[in-house]
Amino acid sequence: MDPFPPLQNDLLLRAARGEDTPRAPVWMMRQAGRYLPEYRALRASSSFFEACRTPALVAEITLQPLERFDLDAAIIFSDILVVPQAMGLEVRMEKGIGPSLPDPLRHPDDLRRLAAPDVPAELGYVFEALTVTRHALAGRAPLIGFCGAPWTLMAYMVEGAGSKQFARARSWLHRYPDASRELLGRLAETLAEYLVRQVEAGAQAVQVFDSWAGLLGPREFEAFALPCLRDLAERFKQAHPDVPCIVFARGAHHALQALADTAYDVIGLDWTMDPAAARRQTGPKTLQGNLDPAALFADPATLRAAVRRMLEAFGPRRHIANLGHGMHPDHDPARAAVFVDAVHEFSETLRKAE
Ligand code: 1CP
Repeated sequence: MDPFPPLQNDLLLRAARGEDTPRAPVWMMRQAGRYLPEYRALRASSSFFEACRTPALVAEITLQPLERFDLDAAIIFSDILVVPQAMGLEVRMEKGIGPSLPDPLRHPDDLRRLAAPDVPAELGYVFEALTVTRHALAGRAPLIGFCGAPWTLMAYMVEGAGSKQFARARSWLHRYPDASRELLGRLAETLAEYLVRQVEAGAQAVQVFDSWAGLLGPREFEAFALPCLRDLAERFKQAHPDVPCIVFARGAHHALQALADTAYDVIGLDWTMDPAAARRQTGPKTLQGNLDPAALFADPATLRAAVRRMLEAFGPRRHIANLGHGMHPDHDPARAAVFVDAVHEFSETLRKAE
């Protein structure tokens, strides 16, 4: 028997499976975070990773955006870098800067420092947080679990911090192709187990963030990033064939068709991608996205017009409305409400006009 409260809003799950829905479901990447004053208030008393390790806090932060906006999904509050931590690398979150790894991978010999983690032991706090959050959600909307893609995690593990170009990480693919493949393969294996167990703990859909996919040329993406992304989805689907799996490969214009040929159910688009062109490349797959987060700085009428254009470009079916990347810390929460409400309103009108 399902130990969790019954789900009252399954729009996202149905859209992800390609089923018809009365309107497009909507959520926002980074919907929990620093643009919300109630998030900043909670974070004032604990560090970022302490908050991630405290299930009651995770549940509260995850639900904060759902208290304000009419969202069709919650995404668990955590970070992609908890996996490198579990493999033995120190990761700090520097206030106002972002992640930093004081002792990154410098040479293939450093791979020996990486543990094949005991996932339930090292990441048990994430699973516990998912279970607590799923109960706290009380079936209001599905709970999304997530991980970073192997390439995006490798980028931080080699570079040691966020970066515009990740030149050091990219150079590994050329200097140490075998070690790079080994690292990516080990990450894919750990990440697959991590996602599978997230579902067992309460996640109802999962998303893989390949935020730095766009830094790779088509050849490097195909040779390094794509095989492990594909492997990750196949391993996940073997365990949970019916649980929707979303891939967001930011900037990977050239890869949309190849991604559509993998086991992912949903392809996320960033705001530089054209929905109509993406439809032609991805066939029957459900698409997610892709309003430019910067559009939330426009006045409400301009923002609403942009939302309407986006919905028209995707068409009325097989679409999960979202931003083309995450919320900014300086976004006004009131504009997020305009975005969400405009999706509801225009999406229903478009459906009825059919
Ligand atoms: O609502 C949510 O989405 C919250 C959960 C969440 C997710 C899905 C957080 C909380 N982080 C992430 C994913 C994540 N983390 C990605 C992939 C998505 C993306 O591209 O934005 C990446 C690249 C990271 C790494 C990371 N963690 C960054 C980016 C740094 C860079 O190199 O540009 C930052 C700033 C963080 C910290 C972080 N993670 C999450 C929050 C709310 C924050 C801010 C920390 C704070 O409160 O000070």
